[in-house]
Amino acid sequence: MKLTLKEVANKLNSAEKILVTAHVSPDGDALGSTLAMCLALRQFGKTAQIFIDDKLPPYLNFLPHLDEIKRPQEGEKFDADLILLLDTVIDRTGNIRSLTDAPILNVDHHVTNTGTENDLYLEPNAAATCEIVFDLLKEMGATFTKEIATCIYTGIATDTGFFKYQSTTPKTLRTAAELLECDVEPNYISEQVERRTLNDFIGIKHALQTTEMFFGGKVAGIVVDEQLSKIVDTTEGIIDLIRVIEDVEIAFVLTYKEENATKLSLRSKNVNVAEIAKKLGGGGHIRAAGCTFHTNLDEAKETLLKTLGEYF
Ligand SMILES: [Mn+2]
Repeated sequence: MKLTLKEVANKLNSAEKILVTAHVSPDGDALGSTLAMCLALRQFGKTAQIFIDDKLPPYLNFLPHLDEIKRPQEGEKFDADLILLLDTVIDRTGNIRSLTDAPILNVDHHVTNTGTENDLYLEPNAAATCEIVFDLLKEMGATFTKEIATCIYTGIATDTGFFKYQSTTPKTLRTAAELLECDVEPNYISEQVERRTLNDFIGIKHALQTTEMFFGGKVAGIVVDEQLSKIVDTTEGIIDLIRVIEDVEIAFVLTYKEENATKLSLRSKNVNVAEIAKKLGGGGHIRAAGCTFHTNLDEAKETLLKTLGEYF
């Protein structure tokens, strides 16, 4: 059922033990939104615990209270009366569902989220789930501490490429401005997010050398194979380095995850890549989307190029 923001606030107010979660391969918006909500719920005397079923990327380890995030263990249960699911659908959370049978309250900004099987607040015009979290916490009357504001700002800044993408609206910038009034330090956050270890930098250098052009230069792609994926902690941001190539309409990065799991990231200048990702079993936004292929890298690349061939 689709909810209003006020109804979301009411559901949270009447819950006592809340499990907060977001998608695997967590990014700034996933971690920023879960941390901000968890900290705010505790202000209201709630028991709130974040579970994310994945490793956390080192470039976000400056976020406050990150060390309190748990990863579900085999057979583990968590006593909750509500799951607050942020920035994704339940299918993209790994084994979170096995922790509890509690009902799901879903807050998201992904246009591809059609989840009607649970309570959903969806605002596809929001640049980030953190932008919605900001409104929700205002609705709930939470106190915007520097920690909460830092988490929210990080989610908005990372999901908009630091206010560069088309998803950036006047409201996005007004929200960011209000967060700066809560003592957020934008220079500190951008330095932390963009910081790379020398290892990652060298990995990115090697990955860039795999750049291939397709469809007469309209598509640029990078492949991060098993060997390369083992050297680097993150290839976050690498896709933006090839997206800027003149005449490139779509940029992609294929990353080795496991023997039969290959992650695809897509970025575009105009083409609706959410639609392409959806065809491939994933989802996302019009200009930033992705999916996971349950095949090896070569097969994933073949399937992707075949699908892209329908557009070029
Ligand atoms: Mn997001």
